Amino acid sequence: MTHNEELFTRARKTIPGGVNSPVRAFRSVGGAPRFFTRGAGARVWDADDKCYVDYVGSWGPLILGHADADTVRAVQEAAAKGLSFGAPTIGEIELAELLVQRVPSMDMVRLVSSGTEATMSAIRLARGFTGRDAIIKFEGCYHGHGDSLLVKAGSGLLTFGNPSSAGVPADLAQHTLVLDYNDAQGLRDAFAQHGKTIACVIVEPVAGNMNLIAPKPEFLAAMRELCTRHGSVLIFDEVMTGFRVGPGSAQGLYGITPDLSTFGKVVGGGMPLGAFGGRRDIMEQIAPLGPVYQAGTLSGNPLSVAAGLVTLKKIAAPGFYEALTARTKSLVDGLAAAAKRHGVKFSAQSVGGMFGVYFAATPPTSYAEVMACDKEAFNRFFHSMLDAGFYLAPSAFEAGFVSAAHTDADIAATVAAADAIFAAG
Ligand code: HOZ
Repeated sequence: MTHNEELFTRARKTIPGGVNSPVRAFRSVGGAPRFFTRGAGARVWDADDKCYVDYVGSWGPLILGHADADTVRAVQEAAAKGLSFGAPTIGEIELAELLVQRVPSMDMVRLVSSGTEATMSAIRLARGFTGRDAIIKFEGCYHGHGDSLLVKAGSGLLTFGNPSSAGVPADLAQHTLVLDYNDAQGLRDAFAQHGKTIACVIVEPVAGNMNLIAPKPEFLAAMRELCTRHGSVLIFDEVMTGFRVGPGSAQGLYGITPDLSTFGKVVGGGMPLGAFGGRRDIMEQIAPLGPVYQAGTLSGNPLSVAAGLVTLKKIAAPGFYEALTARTKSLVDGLAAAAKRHGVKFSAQSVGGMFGVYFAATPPTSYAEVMACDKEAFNRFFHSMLDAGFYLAPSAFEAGFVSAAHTDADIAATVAAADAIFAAG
């Protein structure tokens, strides 16, 4: 038994499934998860001291790579001054100022501790602001595990949803309408039928939780226009795409101005931090200014704020995103070319520093298409890459991440390993 297997056996005795977040359990790909003991730059080491080039990066936050020296130093310095105060600090103002400066759609922002908290709070705020209950989300988009968001499509076209998790009241799920991603006409039909009742539309502007699905420009544009026309709040969930796909996040990349945005991952530089913000008239509805309640003991935690501040400053360096985007693109282009050489049905694409690989001839554009990809082929590829020392997300339905710490040599080694795997069939 490997140390990873021993640890997995031990963990399962006291932690449900042995993990603190389901996808980590390797259920989708099979085998024992790797328990990591340390990380540095683009690399992680597991309990058997095997080293991997990491393309998960803690599911997105580690845009500077593991244990970035400046980030670690900032967190250490903050820790020495106090771990938490439950009271305002100067760092929070600095981070809020930086965020509203970098994201022009945000006049005001509130810090929380996770992406789930950010989306949950943004939904409540949209409901409080509009006085409406219904929300629209898209199949395959994941917005954390808030009750209103763990909902699958209803039985009929344009009927409200059913819970996708036990424990979510059906009474609540019936306020969520689940539509197809990238289907602008479906959205128009929904607004035609239910427009007056819709508090908000929430979307991952680049979907990253059903593998990576790029948005069709007309889809995001239709969403903006319909929300404006019907007085609904447009929420861009940029927990994954925020400061990951470009300096202005996805809203900057696609030129769409949402009413509210949610952030997590990169904004916390690897520490637990989320944020939601947007139009002043909406944000002023939050307590203590307004009637929408939201709070948190560790909100704006000084260690998380310190990590976020350093990260946001470092990624503003000239050329940062050009280099990250080019490196990520060279990875996906290299993988696609290797697959083509060996006649493997495979495609790949990237947006900024995130990417998707698909065992399908062309990149999918919807949840149904992503579900039709060859999952077994992905699982075999995943394990072969893992054996070769490359850690991809342990599921065919997750996006991958490249950091500034990945070098051209890392990318070339990854492509060479994939080439050998494709060649072996
Ligand atoms: N939300 C992530 C999947 N898209 C999983 C996060 C985790 O397991 O850490």
